[in-house]
Amino acid sequence: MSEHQGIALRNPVIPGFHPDPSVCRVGDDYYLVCSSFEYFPGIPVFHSRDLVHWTQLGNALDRPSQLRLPRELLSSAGIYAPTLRHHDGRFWLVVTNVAGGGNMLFTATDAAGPWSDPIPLPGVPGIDPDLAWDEDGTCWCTIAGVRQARIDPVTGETFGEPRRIWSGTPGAKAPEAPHLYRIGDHWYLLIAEGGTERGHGVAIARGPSPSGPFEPCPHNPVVTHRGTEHPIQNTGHADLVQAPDGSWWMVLLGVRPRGGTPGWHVLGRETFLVPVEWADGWPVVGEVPSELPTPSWPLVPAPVEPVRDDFELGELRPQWISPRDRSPDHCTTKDRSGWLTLRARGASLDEPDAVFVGRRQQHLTCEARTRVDTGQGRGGLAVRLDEEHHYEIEATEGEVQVLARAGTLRTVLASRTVPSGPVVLGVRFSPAPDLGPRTGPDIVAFGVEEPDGSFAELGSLDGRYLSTEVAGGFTGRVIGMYAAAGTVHFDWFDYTPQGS
Ligand code: 6LW
Repeated sequence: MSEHQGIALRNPVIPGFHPDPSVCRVGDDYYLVCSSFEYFPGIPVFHSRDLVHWTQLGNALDRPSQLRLPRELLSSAGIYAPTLRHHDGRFWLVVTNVAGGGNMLFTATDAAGPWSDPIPLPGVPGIDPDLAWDEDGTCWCTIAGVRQARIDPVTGETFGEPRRIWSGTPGAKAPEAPHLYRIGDHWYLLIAEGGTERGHGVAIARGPSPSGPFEPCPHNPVVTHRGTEHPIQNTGHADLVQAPDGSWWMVLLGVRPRGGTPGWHVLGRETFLVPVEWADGWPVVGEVPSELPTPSWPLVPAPVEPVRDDFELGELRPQWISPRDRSPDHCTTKDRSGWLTLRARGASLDEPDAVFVGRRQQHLTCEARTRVDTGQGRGGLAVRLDEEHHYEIEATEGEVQVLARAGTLRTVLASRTVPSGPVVLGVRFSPAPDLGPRTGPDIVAFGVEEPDGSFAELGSLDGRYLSTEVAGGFTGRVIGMYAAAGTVHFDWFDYTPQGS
């Protein structure tokens, strides 16, 4: 394992469901955003000083006037593929809300926010919008397809109809995720193609102007793991950034399938980093490494995230997300000081407006626990992929049950009486036993904490039914707290990584 100053440099640099990364640099600071789909708040914003260690600053879309996600919205719809750029002293974010609004721009003087209300871009229909400014300050918006229009980013006005500027590699499907760069004497157009599954790849072309004509790189795709046994798969949807020392780097999404055939990924599409060399005016990238090369600059490790969130802050930390919306009516830390209070609104986890507050699972081996006081209500600890794929341990006064839903299949796996009053619920993720080709990605075990602090397992499930290969979609597992009936109070939540 490559180390630098005693620090292991490993991919993914942002584990857990953080797909479609877009990065920019301002001086010695890097900023990165990702898609967030049906979750509110939306678009996590990260900061780094070394491209390897990232800290979440907040979420760009953190108020209803910026992000409306209707309750009939399907999971994995909503906020797709943002692009983050810095120009003329301001940050610019362009993104698609496929649940309504289409493409829209946001701007801020500080990446940590506050970000503006949306500036609609009605004249640029499509997904994966990109922003680039040419030498005379003209702003070009490029979208999947690959099509492009000139826009005014302040007003959202579009000049003329978007026109196709490249179609990607002949025969390759879905030319998307375009990003345009002026590098040296050329304009470069970077795209993803092949679709975001195992056939994903990155291609590039260059031309004399922001709108081409574009000549494809002779060795496209410049990045792909398709057709390999590499432990990182689905590599694609990339963005380029140049470091202060002149070196070039690429962030992109990838997945880490586990288990037998076909391999199941449970953490969603994660953010990876890979160095980029140049030869004859073309990028040379190669495979995305599990272990990162040592960069030439000092590493600046991110602050270690505390295991426990005891909800003493008042405001919920930015890692906490909820499907579609989160209002003080049903989610507050003001009712009982140092507790998170969730008020059910008549919806179970099977429904879009479930009252659920969770954080991305970021480690294949880890454990989560929460201390819950249900009173006369009903709620607990859940692992959610979407409304049709979730496992949970649910408490009511004096009883806990382990429940599971996978598609149309539902089961009550176990139940047990517990003393009345608050109870500590837990979930553990551990490698699955080796069954050869039939091996699953992990085992998901639920239990309660005994008075002596030990974990009394009540039931365990095969983790493959909470994988994207089974459930589909664009997100990844989110572990959190929920209220299915009445008012449920949570004293603290522990997330303990136990492996990569
Ligand atoms: C994203 C697009 C894609 O907008 O999936 O499969 C969408 N390709 O690039 C969501 O990640």
